[in-house]
Amino acid sequence: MRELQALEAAHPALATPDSPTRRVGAAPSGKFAEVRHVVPMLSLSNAFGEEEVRDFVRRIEEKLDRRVLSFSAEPKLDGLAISLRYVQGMFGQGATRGDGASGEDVTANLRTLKDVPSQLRGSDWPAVLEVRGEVYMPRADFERYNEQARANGGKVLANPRNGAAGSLRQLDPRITAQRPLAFFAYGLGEVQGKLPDTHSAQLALLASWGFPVSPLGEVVNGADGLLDYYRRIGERRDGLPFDIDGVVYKLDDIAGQREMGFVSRAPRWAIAHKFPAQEQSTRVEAIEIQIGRTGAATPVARLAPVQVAGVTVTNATLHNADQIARLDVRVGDTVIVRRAGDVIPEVVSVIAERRPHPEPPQWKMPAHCPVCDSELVREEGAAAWRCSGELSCPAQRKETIRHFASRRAMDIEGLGDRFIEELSDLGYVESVADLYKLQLADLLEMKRRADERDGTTPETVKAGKVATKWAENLVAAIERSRETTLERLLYALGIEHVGESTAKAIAQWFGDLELIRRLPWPLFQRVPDIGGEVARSLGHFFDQRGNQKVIDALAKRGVRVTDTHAPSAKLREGLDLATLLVDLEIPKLTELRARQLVIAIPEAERIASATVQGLVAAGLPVDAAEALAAWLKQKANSRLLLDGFAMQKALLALASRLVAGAAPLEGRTIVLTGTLIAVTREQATEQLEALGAKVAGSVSKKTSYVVAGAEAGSKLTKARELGVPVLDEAGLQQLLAGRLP
Ligand code: 9MJ
Repeated sequence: MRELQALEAAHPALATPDSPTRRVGAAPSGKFAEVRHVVPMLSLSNAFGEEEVRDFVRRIEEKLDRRVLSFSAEPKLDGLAISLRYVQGMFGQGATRGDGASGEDVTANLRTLKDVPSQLRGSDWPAVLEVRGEVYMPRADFERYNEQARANGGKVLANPRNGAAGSLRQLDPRITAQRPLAFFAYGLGEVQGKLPDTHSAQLALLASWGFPVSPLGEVVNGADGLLDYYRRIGERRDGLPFDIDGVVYKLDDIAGQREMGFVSRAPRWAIAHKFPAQEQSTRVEAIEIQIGRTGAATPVARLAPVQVAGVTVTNATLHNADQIARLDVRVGDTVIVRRAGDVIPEVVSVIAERRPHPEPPQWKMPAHCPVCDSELVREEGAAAWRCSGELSCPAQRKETIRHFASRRAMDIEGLGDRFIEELSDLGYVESVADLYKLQLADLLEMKRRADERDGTTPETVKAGKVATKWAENLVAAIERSRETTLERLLYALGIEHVGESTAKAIAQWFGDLELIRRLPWPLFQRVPDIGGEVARSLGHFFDQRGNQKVIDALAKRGVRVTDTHAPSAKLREGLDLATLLVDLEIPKLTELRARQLVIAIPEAERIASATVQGLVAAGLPVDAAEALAAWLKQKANSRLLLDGFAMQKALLALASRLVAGAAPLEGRTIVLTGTLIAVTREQATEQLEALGAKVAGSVSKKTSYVVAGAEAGSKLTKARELGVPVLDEAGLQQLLAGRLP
């Protein structure tokens, strides 16, 4: 713009009437009625440096032939200029600036702003009053709005300015009403009545009538006063609750303003002194994943270095995978980067025209953590991905140790945040298991090295004694924590979504870490109150080799659970194939369908290898059969079904042993014959044996029961001959429940 202005000044004949330098704002869209501004809405000339500010002041001093002038200095808000018309103190019409001569009628939208009074306070206002100012979106409201939009998968606003402009130009005022817009008054348009003779006094009067006026405005003197104001506001810029792109200086004396007049559409009595821009364009050189302390995986754009608001920016956050998809950012793209306040720079948008040829491929979330190579996982519906290598991921190390050592977990007293930092930074502890190899000498050495590094070498005997005492206490605390309960250890592992009560429930129900760490995830849902999300999180955690290694290392270093026990007998309910199918959360497989399917195909192996036709023949509707077959086609899924089924059987056996204190079928010999429907013969055998029974192949006088399924033959005949009690499948179920028929 400046270049163009300079060219046009040097070659006035070449300047075209439609030059951008002659336009104040946007052309009307036709969506809204046109409003002609009786007093044109001016734009401001810009000053980019000290000299231009001094020139501005000098020009006024010379023209008015006065020295040391007073100026009203104000922050320059980065929003949308509007004009509010009041007749007899009542808000009648509001318009955008448009091209300065006429704008758009956005009265209905403006009425939704609480900062726009519908009725002026007091009574000393002019009969007709046009108040001009800026509609803007406060930074915190903008962030909150976008956070919510991101969470709901909605459209995010590029920046607060676009947010304000877009919100005000909505056709439906109800949408505007939902946007967090604010307003500051900074000037006047048409006025029929008397007003004070300085700009600052006019602003004070506007405030008394109920208009918000910037509290940062000041009256300052001369160029030095202006430059000092610029510097002071510049220092506060990042901390302000709204975006400003500079400050505005206005000659305070209204008579002087009139005398100065205008050039094209800008007053000669005012100027905008701009700050360095908060947005710049630059090239994306790479998109990398950053793992936070708690495992959150955030995509970050590595950028060709660019100056934004006075700081060199080389990285910008892309927030999450959804945001990348929404913006369609690709490596090689030229993007707009924004840095506002002390918030992390972010990629705002892609400049589509500058995408390289051939087009770079769409970006995809990597499958593995760049730090520890564990899987990156995402919960259903959640925007965020995270690294599932909790225990083994160096990025999460400190946080994991802090949690592991905390009072309600392993309770290692004296292991505070500072020592965790040092143990970790100086390489003494890479995982929580390393805590258990720490010796007194290591801790003293670490302390010495940390002091050396910080240049605080406490050579006194007293300091040495304090350090020794601390180290002794810590070693003792670590030693004490070696023996712990299953629920504490489970909680201490820091598994996502596994808090104390969940850890306790899992400990109660399964009883044994060796079992828990190998449990196929669907089975965690057998514990009341554990749903799919928590079960999957447990599954992801134990699926990671890194985590398993740390658990091995803990055991090797002598960490011992003192209350290991057999699984709860309560587990026996729900350890059946149909429930497993439900727990696997297979698309379109309702509980009813799962139960029907299992009656037709009672074995996991046969379901795993079934065709769509087979599944339809088993009674599933075609869409459900197709969905199940597609699900099973994935090897990991069919594996999960088979492993889950095998583990069910093992658990059933373990859980059954506990029933009624001992084995209820101890001393009984049972013979199975004929075709069983509800369970396979192998299942029945396993379960009966688990209950203490002996399952025999032939019938004798010593046989306690013969269970006869369909089409039983000689064994049934023999049982009848010998007078051995014969049971049907209902009787078998009674036996399996630990009751003698
Ligand atoms: C902003 N944008 O904050 C003016 N402005 O005055 C302030 N804009 C202005 N004044 C005359 N504080 C035209 C524009």
